[in-house]
Amino acid sequence: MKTNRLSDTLAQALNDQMTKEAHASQIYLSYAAWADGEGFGGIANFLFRHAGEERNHMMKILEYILKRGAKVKVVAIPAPPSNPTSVNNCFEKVFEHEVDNTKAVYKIVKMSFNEEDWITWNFMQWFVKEQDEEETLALELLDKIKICGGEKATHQALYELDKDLEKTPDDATLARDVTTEEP
Ligand code: OFO
Repeated sequence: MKTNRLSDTLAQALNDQMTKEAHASQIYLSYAAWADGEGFGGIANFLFRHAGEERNHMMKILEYILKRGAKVKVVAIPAPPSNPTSVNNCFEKVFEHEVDNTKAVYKIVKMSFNEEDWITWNFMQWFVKEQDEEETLALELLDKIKICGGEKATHQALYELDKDLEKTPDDATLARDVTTEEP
């Protein structure tokens, strides 16, 4: 009796996305190590925490594939890109990466829609919302570095930014989630 509830194409796409999330975790990990090496402990801490979040996303997809009765394929994770050249460059790379990941998530949403696999479509909505948060968070990082002067940011401004990011939560608050009780 066939118990696999995922089509071959969706199972492959989800496996690919699982690897992509693992890759994202490696990217954040490598940028965090870079930031720490440059003396930015607060930025490093923020990025290290985010590396952990991306690994959780990987696990979420892995568990879903198994739950739907399909096969999980754990494959090699591509190496992260080269180290950032500055804090400004680091935040730009983070933003570009998140936009790229949003596109990959949309592809799976579209595939599940076309296949009328509403359970997968529903599962993927969590990732759509997550990408909304992560793009917002990445844009906030870009705003902060822009205010500091971008590539021309002074040591003093970078020092303040580093202190600020030490305390910044990993999740951005989205306007639509704000209530009068919890502004
Ligand atoms: Fe950066 O987010 Fe995972 O999906």
